[in-house]
Amino acid sequence: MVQFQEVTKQSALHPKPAGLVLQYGTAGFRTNAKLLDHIMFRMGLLATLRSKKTKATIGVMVTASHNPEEDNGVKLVDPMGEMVTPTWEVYATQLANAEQDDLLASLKDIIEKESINMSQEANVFVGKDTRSSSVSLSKAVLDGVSALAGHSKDFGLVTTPQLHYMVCCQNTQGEYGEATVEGYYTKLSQAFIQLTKNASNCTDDQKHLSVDGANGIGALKVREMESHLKKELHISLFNDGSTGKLNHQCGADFVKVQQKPPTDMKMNSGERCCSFDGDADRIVYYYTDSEGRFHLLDGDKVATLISTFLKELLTQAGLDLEMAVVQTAYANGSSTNYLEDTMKVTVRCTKTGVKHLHHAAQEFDIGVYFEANGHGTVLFSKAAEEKIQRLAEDSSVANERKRAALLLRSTIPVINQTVGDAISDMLLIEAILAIKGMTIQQWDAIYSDLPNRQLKVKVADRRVIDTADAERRAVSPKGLQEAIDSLVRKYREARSFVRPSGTEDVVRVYAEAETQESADSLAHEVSLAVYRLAGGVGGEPEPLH
Ligand code: 16G
Ligand code: MG
Repeated sequence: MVQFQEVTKQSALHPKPAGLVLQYGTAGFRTNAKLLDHIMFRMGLLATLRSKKTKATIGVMVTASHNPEEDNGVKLVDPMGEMVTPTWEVYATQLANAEQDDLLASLKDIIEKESINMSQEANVFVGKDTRSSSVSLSKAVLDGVSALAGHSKDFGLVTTPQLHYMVCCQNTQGEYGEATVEGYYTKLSQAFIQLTKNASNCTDDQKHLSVDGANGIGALKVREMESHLKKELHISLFNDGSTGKLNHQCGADFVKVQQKPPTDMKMNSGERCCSFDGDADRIVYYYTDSEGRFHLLDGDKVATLISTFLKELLTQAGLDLEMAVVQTAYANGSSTNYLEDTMKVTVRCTKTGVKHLHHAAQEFDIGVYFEANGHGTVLFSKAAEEKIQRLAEDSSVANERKRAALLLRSTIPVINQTVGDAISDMLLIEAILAIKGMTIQQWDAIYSDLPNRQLKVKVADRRVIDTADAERRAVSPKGLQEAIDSLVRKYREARSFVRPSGTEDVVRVYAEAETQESADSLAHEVSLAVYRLAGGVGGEPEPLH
């Protein structure tokens, strides 16, 4: 077939280094940018097949999120803006690892298994982050699409959630919004302005927010959006990419893991600050107090703020909708206790990775999902949106009930429901704080985080660690979980788990305990157990103090 001749011809321009094996991980392929050209071409091919199969537009995002600038990556976006379905992750790995001469066979195998009608039209949306390697890598994706005669639209520089949004808009024929960057700004900013009309007496000081753009795409996009916000939010932007290096000593991942502020950010004590990550799908907040102490408000605090706000409104509106908060094992124990015991909200725990949380959140009328690292959003079922809409329009409803229904209705369009979105989350958080007349200190005081520590351990093969119970227990290697259990028993209010990373060649260790000292020493002791029982390489982990 002519199409396959074109694939053969084009793939020769994007050759695979022989023997290289890469895995479609937690959030797509991610590694040094120099190793990715063939992967990009092939993901262009795969996205075209996926589009033919689903008869819908598919997205391809070129980014390595919070990874160092030298890395890059790619992830596929399914028709409703969600992560590509797991069976196709397997195809992605298969296609990526086929040696040059086997590429056509691998492609035909997928076509056959999925009974794809090759005469079906295909449409692929492509976006990229600000990494210099993203320019040629996104061209390789476009080559892959055209090799199979698919149509593509190159959105150029966009945040990951913007691309997810475009795909959803396109496939809902505009019902979700207009599939342009401008359409995204208009929808979110108008919704934000509408929602913040409910905040009385908000001073200019309260409308101020310092944003760390991680020297990445989020910074560019916040700049573009600013004028749409009509001074309802005053943003001071730092790490805007003009001088600093992407994700270097800045960004949401740095701030969360290091538990300290980014460099090159001017922070006045008590003022609200937030950090995006390199592709702007994560956000964390923080401030320093009058004694210069740093306070982090991570994804768990964000989930608590949003779910409290929604729950209060649901109660006031008298709406019987089931709301749940979805977390991962990384959620701070205090947040889970607060949500379950004080707020009486259903809490679910899933494996790490947005697709798992998103999926679990879809099971509820309203699913608030956040990873502690700041990735998250809120999903409203169609039925929930309709109920809220009906109540807001019901002329027999008055006063408090009416106000709550209208507020709920105005909240929905601020949220990018396709995936976690730093810009959308920022607007939602800012609106909630303004409406509740709440300071960041008051928000922080809802509950106190248990001190915690995250460490990494290098092992020969991290796949020897197998986990169960949403990654909270290690089922292999033998003896590891028993070792963790006995270490945890030495400390008060302690908890620890280990899991193989889905994005880096390391084993991650998490520990929390009553004091920082205990959390640090528990994390260290568990690291040693991993090193000894799971084939550690390099020197033994050193104690933190
Ligand atoms: C990716 C995931 C994020 C997860 C992280 C875990 C998406 C879009 N992103 O960044 O949700 O928390 O990986 O990384 O799914 P790790 O497996 O290296 O700990
Ligand atoms: Mg990211």
